[in-house]
Amino acid sequence: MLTSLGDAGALGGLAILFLAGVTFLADSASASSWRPNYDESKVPSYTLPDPLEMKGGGNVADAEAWRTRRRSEIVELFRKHVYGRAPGKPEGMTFKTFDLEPKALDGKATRKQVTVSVTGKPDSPSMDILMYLPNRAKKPVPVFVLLNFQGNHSIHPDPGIKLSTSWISKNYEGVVNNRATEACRGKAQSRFPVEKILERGYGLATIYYGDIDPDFHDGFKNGVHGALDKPRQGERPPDAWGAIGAWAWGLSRALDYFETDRDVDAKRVIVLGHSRLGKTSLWAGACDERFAIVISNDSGCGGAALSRRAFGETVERINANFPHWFCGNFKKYNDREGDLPVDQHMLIALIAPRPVYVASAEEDRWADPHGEFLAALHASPVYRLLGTEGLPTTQMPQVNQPVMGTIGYHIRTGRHDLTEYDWQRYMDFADKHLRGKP
Ligand code: GTR
Repeated sequence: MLTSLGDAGALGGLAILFLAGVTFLADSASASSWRPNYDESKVPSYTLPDPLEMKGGGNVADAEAWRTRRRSEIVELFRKHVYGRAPGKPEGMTFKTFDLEPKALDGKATRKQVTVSVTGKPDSPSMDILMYLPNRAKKPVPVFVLLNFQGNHSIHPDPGIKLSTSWISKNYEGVVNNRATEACRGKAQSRFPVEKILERGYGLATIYYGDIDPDFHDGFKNGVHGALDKPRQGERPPDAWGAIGAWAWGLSRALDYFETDRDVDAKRVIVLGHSRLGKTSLWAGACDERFAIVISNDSGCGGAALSRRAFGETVERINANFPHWFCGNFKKYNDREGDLPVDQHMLIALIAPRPVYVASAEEDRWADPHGEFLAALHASPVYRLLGTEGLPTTQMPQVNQPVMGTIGYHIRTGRHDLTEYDWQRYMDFADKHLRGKP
């Protein structure tokens, strides 16, 4: 039932999110009276941990102290208490290009599909990277990489895209017995304006997140957990990686591949994600400094939103509804957000001095737009310490009025979704930082 909550956008936005909560409540006596708080005056008072205060006291004196000490302290806190500990690059990993079409999409793009085998052994989990690279652009090109919810075949009706054979939530249109059918092609295309991305000279790379780890709680047996976790004796450690940790790890493996592809500029890879996959892009960008720009679209609780505000989705709700997303230790902070040694502004700060963009949607109260803005704002002192501008405002902008410093932010009209408006702003932001356009 839990995965049937699915991706909020695909299932119809806030109403469903709220219903999802109610569905869950019916199963959980202890949660029977819980309702999300959407009242700003009822946000509890809180003090954020200071990203620039060293463990054991004392301030981070300069950029050098941030880079050599404080940054790794904070990464470690997130590993231990929130997302869990992921392994590094696996030995034996292989890349196999199984499709190369130089005249895809009426000649506009080169389409490539590459299978990444995690261990290189026959029983290894594997993920397929689908790429469209603009034929008119000079190579190597900067590339947006993002995970998708419904399979690579869902992002465009192009019949050349391999139909996924992985487990897919049955809630998506066209999925039969948890497998994709031809009817699934292009069903998520509103979130992937491929031609518009190509027109602006960017490449697009995407991977089905379920190739890395299927999004349901199976005790971490399937996906990359099953293949890479050490054989278990008893309980899994409370800081073992969850699904978000695994998805983020998969994005780093895609970057390993890009470093071998001469058409891709691996130094200009922009990692983007929507919703749970926005939580994932932030964690991927925090862990892997090879990502040049990091973008969070409507990522909410456990992503860009400050946990301590407990506005909309809370730590307790997310852990109850999605017990496999975070590490075991994160459950200790159910209804005790104030005890967390970190908050999400520190996750954004880990991306400094690289550009990061946080985006919210006006109707997406479940994800706490104001809390997402505040996390971006409170990451700014770290950006400034490192000699960059951070967020160029202290006031939450009006809807559809993006601000773009080294930290960017917008809140657009509409619901929880990844829209062309969002994409165009992300490309403006990438133009500014990767191509020096004003
Ligand atoms: C919701 C979840 C959110 C968000 C969303 C999504 O059900 O409560 O944290 O991640 O799913 O990924 O669509």
